[in-house]
Amino acid sequence: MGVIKLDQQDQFRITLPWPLPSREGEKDSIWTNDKRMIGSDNNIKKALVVGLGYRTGVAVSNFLAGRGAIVVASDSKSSAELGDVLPKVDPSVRVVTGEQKPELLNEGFDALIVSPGVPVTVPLVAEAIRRKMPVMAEVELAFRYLRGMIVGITGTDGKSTTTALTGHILTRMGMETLVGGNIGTPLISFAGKTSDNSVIVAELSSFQLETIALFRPDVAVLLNVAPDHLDRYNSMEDYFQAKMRISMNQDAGDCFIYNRDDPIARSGASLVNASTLAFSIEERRGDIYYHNGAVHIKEGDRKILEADRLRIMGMHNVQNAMAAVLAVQSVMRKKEMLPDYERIAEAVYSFSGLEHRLERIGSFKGREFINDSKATTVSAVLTALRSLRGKGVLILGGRTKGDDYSRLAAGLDGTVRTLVLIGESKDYFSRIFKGHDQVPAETLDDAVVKAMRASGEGDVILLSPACASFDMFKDYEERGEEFKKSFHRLQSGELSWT
Ligand code: UMA
Repeated sequence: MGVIKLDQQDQFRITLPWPLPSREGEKDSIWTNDKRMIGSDNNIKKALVVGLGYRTGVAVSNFLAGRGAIVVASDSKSSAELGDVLPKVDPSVRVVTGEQKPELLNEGFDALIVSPGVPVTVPLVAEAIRRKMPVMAEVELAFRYLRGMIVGITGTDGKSTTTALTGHILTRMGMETLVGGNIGTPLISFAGKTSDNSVIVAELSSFQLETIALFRPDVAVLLNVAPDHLDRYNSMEDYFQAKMRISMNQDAGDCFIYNRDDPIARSGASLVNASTLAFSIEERRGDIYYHNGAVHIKEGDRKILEADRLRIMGMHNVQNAMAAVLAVQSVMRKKEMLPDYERIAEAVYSFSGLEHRLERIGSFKGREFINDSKATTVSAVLTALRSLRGKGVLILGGRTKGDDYSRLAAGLDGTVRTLVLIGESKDYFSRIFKGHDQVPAETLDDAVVKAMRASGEGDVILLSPACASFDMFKDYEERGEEFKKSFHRLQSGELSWT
């Protein structure tokens, strides 16, 4: 059974059941969701939405209100802080801002729908669980309204790229494809827009998976598991368990795709009921593998992709492409269609990547600017540094997430001439990386100016922060946009660096 640990450092840390609970054992999880909700969506006549967020809680509130439910939305922010959000909420929804007192539950609700950023251990949600009220994620609610197949993609790094690439290939193959989840569009927004022919490609975070009950992807992908969100989880095991929930409702007719090169992901494959498929860049034992600069499928040892024709940089993107190809192959097999690998390869080659992930912005005075604002973990930054062709300056920092940031030091050697430190982690990082040349910056404009001064022609200037953005920005997208604006101001001469 899961245990809620109230330690002195952080009372919101949680310990999850280990090993993976059976579906029956699931009843004992602290994340128990009441399965009376099965197929009974019309039972939600009165709902409490916890956390409006920028998208999720708003979409859920409006969806349920649109179906005639009484909706109360509770958010710990003040009305002023929710200024951008409130106008988007259906006027019938009662919004309660500020302190989230458990007494709100006395009003009686058929279900609580929690936004991903709300841990289940906050008093309001913990009390609802204690009272055995149904508590569910937005993806769980959406699952009950979506038709067609679901491809769920999780992992620490590469989720968004793999999700977008899988969606891109499926679209190019002529499938009716919808792409959403943690990548941006809440899945509930697709309700009423799907048919039995639809394929929904969903990026799923551990946060979203914490409160699923019935959610069951036809195809699940686990890309990798590296330290992340250790401010929310008590240990790596807990984080891993949250990710493994992606497969807890799958059976042998479903598919679980995993990275053979990642020991944690590989151990996950031995816990699932689904049929498994593996990808590997290190050995030729995966169902899809990398050898001599090309990607091959085990079936007939056939070469299907030339790695140097990919427009997305780095070996990690070869892995992401392999995962996407296996996901597409699994969808097609489930639909009893034969995969056409030539068309799949053309689709992969035509994918140019996502904004804010190793995105080349342009060059100025011989320096190449790269926006990797989405890199919010140490492992994502190490991956970015490995993908660079040259040396340069790294802009690093923001809100830390409990990772061991000293792991970055080895990756800096030989690649990073100077660190430009931003955000609330500035002093902390300054101590961790005291052996490296470094300079603090107050804003991204300031960071760009200082990076220019610290670099030379032929250098790369990389924003890859290893941290969440919430100390300075709304989200990583806003941080990336601001970085691009700083670059354009530099280019136009509005920002002077000399
Ligand atoms: N809040 C409370 N009580 C609390 C804590 C928070 O009311 O105790 C409120 C906050 O004030 C806020 C809301 O709850 O208003 C939380 O919002 P949210 O961030 O959960 O919702 P969205 O803004 O809709 O964003 C979420 C995801 N956010 C998180 O997982 C933290 C977005 O992922 C996702 O794109 C979006 O839903 C659409 O699905 C972001 C993310 O950082 C990009 N994800 C993590 C990651 O990728 O590592 C998991």
